[in-house]
Amino acid sequence: MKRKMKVDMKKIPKNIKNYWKRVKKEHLIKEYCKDNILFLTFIITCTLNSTMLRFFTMHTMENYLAIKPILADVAILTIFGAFGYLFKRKNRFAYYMALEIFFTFICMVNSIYYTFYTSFASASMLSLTQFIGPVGDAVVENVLQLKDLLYLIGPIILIVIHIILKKKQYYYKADPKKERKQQTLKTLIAGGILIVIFTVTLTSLDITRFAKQWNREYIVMRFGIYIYQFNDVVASLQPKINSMFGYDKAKKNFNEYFEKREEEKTNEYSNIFEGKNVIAIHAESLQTIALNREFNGVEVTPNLNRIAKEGMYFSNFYSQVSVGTSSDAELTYNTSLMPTQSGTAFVSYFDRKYVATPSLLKEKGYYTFSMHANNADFWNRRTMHQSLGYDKFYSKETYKVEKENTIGLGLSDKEFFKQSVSKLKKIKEKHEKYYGLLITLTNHTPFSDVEKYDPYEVTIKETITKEDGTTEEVVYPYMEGTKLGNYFKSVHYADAALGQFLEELEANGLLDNTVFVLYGDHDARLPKKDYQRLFNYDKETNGLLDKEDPAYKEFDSYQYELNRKVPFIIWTKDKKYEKEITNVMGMYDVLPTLGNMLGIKNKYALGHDIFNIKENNIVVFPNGNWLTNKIYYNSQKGEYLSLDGEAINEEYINEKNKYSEDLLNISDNIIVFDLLNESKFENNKEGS
Ligand code: GP9
Ligand code: MN
Repeated sequence: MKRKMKVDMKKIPKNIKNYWKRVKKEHLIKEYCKDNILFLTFIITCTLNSTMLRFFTMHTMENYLAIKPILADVAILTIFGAFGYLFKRKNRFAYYMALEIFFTFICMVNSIYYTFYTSFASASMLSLTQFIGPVGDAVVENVLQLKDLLYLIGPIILIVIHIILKKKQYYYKADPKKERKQQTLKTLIAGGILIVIFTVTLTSLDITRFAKQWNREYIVMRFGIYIYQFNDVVASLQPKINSMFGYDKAKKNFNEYFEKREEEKTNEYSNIFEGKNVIAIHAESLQTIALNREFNGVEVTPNLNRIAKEGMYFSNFYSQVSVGTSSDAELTYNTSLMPTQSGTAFVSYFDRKYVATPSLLKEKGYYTFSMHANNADFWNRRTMHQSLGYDKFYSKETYKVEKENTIGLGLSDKEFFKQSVSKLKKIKEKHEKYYGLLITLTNHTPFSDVEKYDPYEVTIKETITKEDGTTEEVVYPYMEGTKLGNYFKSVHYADAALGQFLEELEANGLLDNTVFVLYGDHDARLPKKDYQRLFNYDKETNGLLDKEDPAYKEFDSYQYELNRKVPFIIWTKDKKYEKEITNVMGMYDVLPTLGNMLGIKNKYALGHDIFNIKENNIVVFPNGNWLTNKIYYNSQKGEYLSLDGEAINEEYINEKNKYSEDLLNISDNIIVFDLLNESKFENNKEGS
């Protein structure tokens, strides 16, 4: 039988009061501080160092004194510090000194790294000589800045305290083993409580960002530098562990897979753009739903609509991203591989060999580059863009970013394009042929900087004639105030920026002999209820139409998935193709399709040239779902939606399921085991 413990709630405050009185009377705090001065100095100096690092690195963010990272630092330091009590008093200094040096080292390395890369250090990258090279040189050139040395104050203070304690005979005080053990335990419990308090303050965004590791500033701001660095080391080990076992089997499956695969045939589009320059746009969160849509007679995307009409417009095109969002889109677009099943290719597998559009064009004498006015280390682009074969990455460091020209995450698209044109002009002067990818930023969730976009109303305006014959304009709020409504405003801005860009390109002769390519990188993760409002708006009630209403359009989870499609456009000013391709197509089909036009081929592409495979194409999603012209198949539920109203036999589903599974496995193996790296294969053969 359980015995219930009666707790007299009134007594608790009294007990605490009494305890506090005792603490004060007996000077327990003073006594504790005196007796644990080494431990406390270690905690305080290391927390100060970490805070100082945030102050020096992210001074633009006002909250470097935020409580969350301080709490995290103190918690982790308390846990490490607790073990100091296991040592005899006379040996304790050595332990704390070693820890102090270790944590100071973390701060110093990050401080130096941040000066050169405006981001925090990653163990996986520091282990690469190519990183140590430039940083090493830079350190020598600048002879370490004073701020990098300030962190040494921590160890110095600890040494001073140690000397004082020595003089005061502190180290000769009695120190029984039992007490030491108890003190360790108590301190560990205190550390544990701090960790729990810290964990409770975390939001779901904090947790997902922590897991994905792509926005390092954010993690340091929330978790402090120490937890960031431990998490980073663990994340850096993961790809190594994943690729430790199973190489031979993976290589065998890979060989069999590509032996069976038919080579792409040539078609009427083969080499049509051979030797032409390519300017490609990675359009952030651009969904097809915004195209060919208007509010009160004003198009959301007049410029995109125009080039879609004039060029080749792939209107059933899907992004195939996983947790790596933007970076996954770039990966699949450039390599025709799928995102990895754990971690992200850009962050965890940047040091693999990739056969990608930039590397293939480079072989044909092109100058290849990417442009993105954000931090170069976001999504680890600085390194991964090299692996993909870009000669140069023009990142934030090469743009003038000021408060006035910032929207949402960073430099506004209009300003980004404007500044990019001057870079493009120089590139054109220097290079005969070039290929560049420009990654936009403004149209990024949460689309809340509405006042900074160009004015655009997402209402319904109607002119009604009253009984007396006079007219009146009535405005229904419709999508105003919804996230989807704000999204359309944001896309309208992004489209205007694109329109200006095209004009400036033309004015500078940069559209001559050039192919213009654009893809939406992934959907904007908009709420389902907003789509329901878009399709089922009832003006009379300013709510939704009744489900029984004949005009009511069902918008279920399948409709949601299908509406995640993004535009893909190939356009050139030289020829009007005026071609809409409606067969389903995935991001992994870009390299085979566009590559065929440019005269490059990737033998290991997992997608197809859409002009060869046509209506038989299949789009495989990273979660195992897939889409054909006939059905959208949900592999988690084992259910599907028929798109042409016809029933589907099981054989069709089984065959496509197998195809999808094999494709996802092969893709993952290629990246994890670095299977495109021939030299690695040779090494493995010798080793086996
Ligand atoms: C970051 C930008 C946005 O530089 O590309 O990335 P996302 O949040 O879309 O993955
Ligand atoms: Mn994106």
